[in-house]
Amino acid sequence: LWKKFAVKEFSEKSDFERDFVHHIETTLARSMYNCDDLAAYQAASNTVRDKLIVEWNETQQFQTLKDPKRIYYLSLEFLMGRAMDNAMLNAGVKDLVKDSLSELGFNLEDILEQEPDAALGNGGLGRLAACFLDSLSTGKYPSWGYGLRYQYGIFAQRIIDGYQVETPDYWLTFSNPWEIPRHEIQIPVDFYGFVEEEFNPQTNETKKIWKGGERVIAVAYDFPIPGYSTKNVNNLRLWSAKPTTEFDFSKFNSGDYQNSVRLQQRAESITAVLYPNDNFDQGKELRLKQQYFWVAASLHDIVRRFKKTKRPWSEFPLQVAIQLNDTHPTLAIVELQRIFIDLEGFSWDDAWEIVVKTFGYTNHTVMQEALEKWPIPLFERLLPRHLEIIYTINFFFLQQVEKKFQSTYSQKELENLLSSVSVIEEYYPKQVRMANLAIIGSHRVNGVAELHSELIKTTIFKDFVKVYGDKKFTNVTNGVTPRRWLREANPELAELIASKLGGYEYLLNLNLLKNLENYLDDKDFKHKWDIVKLNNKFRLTKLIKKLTGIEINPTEYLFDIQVKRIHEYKRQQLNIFGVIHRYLWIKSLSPKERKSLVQPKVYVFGGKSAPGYYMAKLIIKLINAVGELVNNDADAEGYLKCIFVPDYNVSKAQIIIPASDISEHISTAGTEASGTSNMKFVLNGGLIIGTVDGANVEITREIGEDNIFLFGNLAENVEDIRHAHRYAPHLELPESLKQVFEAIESGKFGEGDEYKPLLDSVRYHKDYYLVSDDFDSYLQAQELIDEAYKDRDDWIQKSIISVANMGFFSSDRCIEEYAEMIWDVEPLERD
Ligand code: 26Q
Repeated sequence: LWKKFAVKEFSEKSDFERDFVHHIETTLARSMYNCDDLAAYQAASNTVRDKLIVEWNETQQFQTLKDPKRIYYLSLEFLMGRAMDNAMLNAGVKDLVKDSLSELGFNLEDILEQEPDAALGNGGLGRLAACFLDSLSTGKYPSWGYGLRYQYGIFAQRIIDGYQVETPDYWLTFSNPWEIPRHEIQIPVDFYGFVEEEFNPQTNETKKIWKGGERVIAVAYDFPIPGYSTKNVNNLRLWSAKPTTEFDFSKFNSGDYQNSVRLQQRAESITAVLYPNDNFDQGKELRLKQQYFWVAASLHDIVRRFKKTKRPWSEFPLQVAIQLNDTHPTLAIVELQRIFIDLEGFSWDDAWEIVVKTFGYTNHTVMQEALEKWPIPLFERLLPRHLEIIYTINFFFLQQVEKKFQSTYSQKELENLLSSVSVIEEYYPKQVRMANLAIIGSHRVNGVAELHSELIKTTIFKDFVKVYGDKKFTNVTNGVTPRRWLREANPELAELIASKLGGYEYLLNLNLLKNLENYLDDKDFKHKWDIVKLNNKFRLTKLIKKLTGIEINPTEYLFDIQVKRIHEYKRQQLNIFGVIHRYLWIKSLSPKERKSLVQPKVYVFGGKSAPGYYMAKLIIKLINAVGELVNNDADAEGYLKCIFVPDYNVSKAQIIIPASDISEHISTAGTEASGTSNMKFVLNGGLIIGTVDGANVEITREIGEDNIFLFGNLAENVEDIRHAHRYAPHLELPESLKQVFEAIESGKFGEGDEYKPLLDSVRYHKDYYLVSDDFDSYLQAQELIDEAYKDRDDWIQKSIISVANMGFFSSDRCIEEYAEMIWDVEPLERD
């Protein structure tokens, strides 16, 4: 009987309009007579969501029936951005929705602006996870994302007097149509407590039982993840913490009602807020609590799903692949081992074999300050049983290492090796090294770009290569989804490309872009290519006007853009020193000279600093101070603008990236693991100024070295240069940089003293990031850019050739490589 009433998805305008009005009048309890853009967004998104849910349900039922091997992607960050445009494009209904809304008197673009970003991530690592979900669904891989449903995403950034001010990002003010609360899925998670030993006289064995001291409930919220041009809709499950309804009667009876309520309130704090540090480990107890809460709930869910199939445990790694997005979920390794030995009664060895086959670990950094370590005393209090298991894992591992090397290594060499690979750092306080644990507990460890994957093998993890050989270590170069980062962000370019390639098939097979090289002599095509870029610059200047009040006529300027988290290693300071140098040069010229010599340029900066990162905040202040001076100086008018776009996020990136002529990816060589915005910029027809770092290396290989502006010292020389700095009393700066420092200290940008720490870090504190060493090389590269931009026809040629060769950087390719080399999974086509 019920099949007669099955929900009907909209497929025509009249269906959409009917559902839209239905949502206005029932879901929102409003009337079409007073329906603003926000209400229209809510009704429209609910209508699109309904369609998505139907397919999501069918996909999940189908996967349950077929029971294929599934991929579980564990990430503490999913930087999703907005969902609506993506959902419509993927389902192929954007035009229909646009026309329907227009008939109802609404403008789609305005309505899309109503959606808040889902900003549950910091930067590259979180956005990578989001691109992966898109590619997993598009590639029809049975897969789940697991993360936390933070009530506050990454803070919103405001700029006040040039300084960054953080304000909370409460993104759930209005009900969120893109999530489905699963109040029936409640998983208890324990913390603290103690370990008991139970003796079993029958088997003569003692068993360890963890008696937790504090219980929190994990509630599931499901986010449907559509794929492009497929009915396959996967699931992102985010956990939210809530108190148990159980009550601590001892406290209650002793009359301590206030305290027992406080304990319950504590529960919710676990998923209250995303830690806003990017590439930096602060070692806070609440962060470790977040990690265990998330890992325990996710594993419980995964194991429960496996148990329902009634398969023997030996098949677990044939059915389950778990990928660890950095070391943040490393506790999953320990938790699965605990489930197997404490709860399911496996032997240690049987359990461990399954565990190692199940996990893969992705490393995203070689920088020491980002490597996670947890003090033993804290760990022992919070997770006493897990610490015991870690000790045992470490014991067996070190034993194996000792056995392997005792005949060939001296005592001293052996000791050094053991202390370097040990999970425990024997220092004060002793600490658990999460990366070591992740390597030991996984069957594959991968870096995120070729250079980075080589670096981890030769630097931070070199001793593990001695132990395991290098087969365990692989590379999977990052990628980005062309659906969001080309079609959604740059519809005009996407359409122009489609007009030459015979439709949008290239969004599913990005290598097809190669065929654009057939049009390098097509004048009309090249002209259109140029116009698209100009239109995108107009779109950006409108945004800049709205956010800063500054007006720019884009026709005159080359757009030079650096948007990413603010970090010393990413070297926004090098960029802004370069801007100052250019300003001083312009000031030194006569009006006539300016006209003939200066290529007009807009420098656009954007990005957030971690709230406690003093140096990064100072860099933001300097950028804004330079803008203040330069943008109001009549001598520079028409030649130089310097803009800081506040609150850089995914939806702003979608406007900013398509507008660039040049983007800056100028990290100290060897520090940026991959970078992914470099890929997005080139895919949108921008060229790069960059160091030989991260994925810049492979981008150069693919597009050709004539089409990229590389500069600076190479990674292989960085250590030697640092060594030399360390023994220099103070550094001899290049003349160019001296001038810049003098200008800053003279008070041109406000109080000259204010920037002293920034200048001193170069002059007196050993210039760890090699700003002085790379400065002149950077300026030369900028000169080459000015020169190259004059030949506009050749510039467009470079741009087209670059886009034509970016196929490799699709996250679809990347996911295929993971599937084959790490997960051993196949796509599952719904019939
Ligand atoms: C660790 C401990 C405690 C609190 C926070 C953290 C933490 C949080 C975020 C550590 C690192 C991150 C983020 C790292 C990150 O975004 N890495 C970037 O990953 C990208 C995707 O692979 C690369 O392209 C970038 O090069 C890399 O910097």
